[in-house]
Amino acid sequence: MIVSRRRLLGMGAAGAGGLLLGGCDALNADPAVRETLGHAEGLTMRAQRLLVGQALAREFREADMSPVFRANGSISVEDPAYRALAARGFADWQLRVDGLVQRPLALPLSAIRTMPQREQITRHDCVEGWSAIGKWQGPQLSAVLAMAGLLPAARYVVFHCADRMEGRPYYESIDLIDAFHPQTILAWRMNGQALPIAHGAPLRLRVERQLGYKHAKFVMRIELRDSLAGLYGGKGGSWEDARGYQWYAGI
Ligand SMILES: Nc1nc2c(c(=O)[nH]1)N[C@H]1C(S)=C(S)[C@@H](COP(=O)(O)O)O[C@H]1N2
Ligand SMILES: [Mo]
Repeated sequence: MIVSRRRLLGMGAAGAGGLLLGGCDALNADPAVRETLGHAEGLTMRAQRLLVGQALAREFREADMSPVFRANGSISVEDPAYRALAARGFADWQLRVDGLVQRPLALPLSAIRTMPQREQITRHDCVEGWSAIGKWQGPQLSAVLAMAGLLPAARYVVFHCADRMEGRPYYESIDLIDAFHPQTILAWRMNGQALPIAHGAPLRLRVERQLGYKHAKFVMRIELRDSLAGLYGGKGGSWEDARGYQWYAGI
């Protein structure tokens, strides 16, 4: 393992010098390397981050956008409160930010739309074996967290969603490294239009260095926590609890 890690590091460095992102993408795209990074013996999340973790995900051109972007998982929400909000075009919807914060927030969509925006064309990779390239826009999650102000004990960012999975409210979580990654945004626009319900209206997470199931749709509330224990199944997300998927789904 040590030897192959060194070799990986060497490949990463070879991509540097104006082509750093291309180098990392090539590294990520190699199936053998993805396999190694994904689940090789003892290659921990920390080691993966040392290799490629802080890099940006590849960004594409408009011409690369998929003509059809599949909607997956929940494509609608049963909850009557959500349906009432949707019926009014989410005019009364508010994103709550609470838990281990200095200033709990309740942000209407108008506030989210007027914050500084990031737009990114990225590839979404679902574990079920499909990918699609789409354009996403919204404020960086880091900006929303800065508005709320984290308390020192905050370690995890939990996204509480309006839909359910196997009888429980849908949720996902990430750590502060992914939360403050520049491409981690709260997207309210997709492919130049308001986010459709099937894709998670009015707001969904884009956490571009992780697999599709981490990109929580229908986000209603963001909770800062010191631990994931005691929350639903305790594994940090609906897919983790119900299907045993990895909590850290780095790509
Ligand atoms: N709230 C919620 N978020 C979710 C899901 C879901 O079922 N509910 N499915 C996940 C999965 S498995 C994928 S691949 C993506 C699909 O996003 P899309 O519908 O925009 O393609 O959303 C993720 N986020
Ligand atoms: Mo997925």
